[in-house]
Amino acid sequence: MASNGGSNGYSSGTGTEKINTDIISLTRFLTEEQAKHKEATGDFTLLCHALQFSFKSIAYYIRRATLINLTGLAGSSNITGDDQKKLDVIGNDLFVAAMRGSGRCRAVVSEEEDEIIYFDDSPNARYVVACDPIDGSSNLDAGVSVGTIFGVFKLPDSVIGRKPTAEDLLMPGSELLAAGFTMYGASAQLVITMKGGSVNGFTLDNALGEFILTHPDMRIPKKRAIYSVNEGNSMYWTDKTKAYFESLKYPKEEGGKPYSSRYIGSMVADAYRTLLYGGIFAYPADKKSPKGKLRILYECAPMAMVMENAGGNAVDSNMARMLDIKPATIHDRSGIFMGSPEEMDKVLEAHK
Ligand code: AHM
Ligand code: MG
Repeated sequence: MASNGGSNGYSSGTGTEKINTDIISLTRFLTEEQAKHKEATGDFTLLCHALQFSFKSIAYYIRRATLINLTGLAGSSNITGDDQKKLDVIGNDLFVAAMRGSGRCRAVVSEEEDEIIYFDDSPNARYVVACDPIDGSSNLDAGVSVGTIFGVFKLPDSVIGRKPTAEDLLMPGSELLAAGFTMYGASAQLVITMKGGSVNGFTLDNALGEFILTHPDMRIPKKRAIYSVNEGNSMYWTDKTKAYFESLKYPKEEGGKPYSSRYIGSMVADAYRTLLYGGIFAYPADKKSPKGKLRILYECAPMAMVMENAGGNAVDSNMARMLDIKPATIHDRSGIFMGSPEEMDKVLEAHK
């Protein structure tokens, strides 16, 4: 039997077939991370196990949606005025149930719920999770990639043991303990980062039922000539934003090449591509939506944390660091520009 694996090797096998026998699953990754923190109680690891279970369940229902009549509208709209899809409702229910069941979550803020959901049966739980269970759901019925975005906050000691108020939860992204997203595309891709840590990407192996570490220590390319924005809104943009995108399409330098445009319309998918390939993703505030479209707590802040920890940058439409923006309400919105550091320098320069 040929083997070039072993404890630090990567693969073993017979003949020409190489099989990875030293697989790093998310479960193993979390256990190893926990071991690095002597003070850890294991609560965060348990919360992450519940998170990954919700992603697996949502992935499962998205895959089967067309077959089991889950496409189309649920007949209601959420707090932010969007029509809810049946899968929006199911995704939200799966997510909330997983968080409740973890016993480690005190409250959830969800795009699909008007109010904060409290778990009073876990009165001493330290974590609060903000989420958009199925972001980009207008793409669902066409089978286009969508995703779940999440951010985990740790409540300060002063709040433990009492019911946190909305004000307690209105924290800027710089207070996030962990954040990330799962994209449901050709495969389910989970990207997670912790405060001050690296960004790691996992791919769901449907046969094993495990997220496998496939993209360790993700770093966003420093630059790339790709922009991603809903250009249909350009008549509402500010002059500076218009001028910035024009400069990408009509470069001033002699022989300069214009940027490519890529826009899926699911933030998770557009952000994931931007993370891998580089470039810029934007949803600017504009005359029609002066506060922007995307929500701070569960869309902008978690994505900004991923971008920063991968070596990128994220700002709001006033060019202020996205992670410093404190939402005024749980569903507060913001404009956002994020992506490769050198592309972001151009955004800042154009909006001076
Ligand atoms: P949703 O949370 O209701 O799905 O809306 C958020 C989505 C983002 O995924 C995406 O970036 C944006 O809305 C697309 O909006 P538009 O259709 O205006 O381009
Ligand atoms: Mg959504």
